[in-house]
Amino acid sequence: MAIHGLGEVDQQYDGSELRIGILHARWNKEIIESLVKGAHDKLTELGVKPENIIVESIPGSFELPFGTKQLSEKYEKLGKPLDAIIPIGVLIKGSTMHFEYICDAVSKQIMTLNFDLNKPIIFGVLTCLTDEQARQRAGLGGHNHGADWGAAAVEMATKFR
Ligand code: RBF
Repeated sequence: MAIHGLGEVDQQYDGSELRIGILHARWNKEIIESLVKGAHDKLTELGVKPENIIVESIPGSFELPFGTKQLSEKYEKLGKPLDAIIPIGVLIKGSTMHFEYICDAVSKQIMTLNFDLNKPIIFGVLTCLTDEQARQRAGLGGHNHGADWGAAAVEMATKFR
């Protein structure tokens, strides 16, 4: 099965002047940790200084949109605005409609946050039918999409500055 990444990037983006937030849910811990590591490693590879990568957690994916807004506002108030935020969550379908409601609400609200906060908010949420699908997309057997989210954050934060 092919699992696609970002493809070839048009240029190498320099993240050395950026401050990036990673806000992750704690549900599905092992998969989340691998995605966060993938994103973090890519950010540092692209020059973002470790002290300028802010990592915070919230309980579950449902909390990601509000948490992202709060994190953004907190760093604005501190005079250290974040140039992009990567909310990371892993939603795995269960036997009720819970999955569908959370996926729909969270993805729409993350999209809206891009415009409300006027900064890139990356879609770092896996919406998977099985645990195995999520593992395959988190570098636990397949490609780590966290790395793509790190690269997207640096590209989006520098391209339109
Ligand atoms: N949060 C996740 O990040 N991923 C999940 O797969 C997930 N599944 C859930 C399933 C059920 C039945 C419930 C009640 C919550 C689940 N959550 C999940 C937590 C949810 O995002 C949120 O943290 C809680 O509902 C508290 O608002």
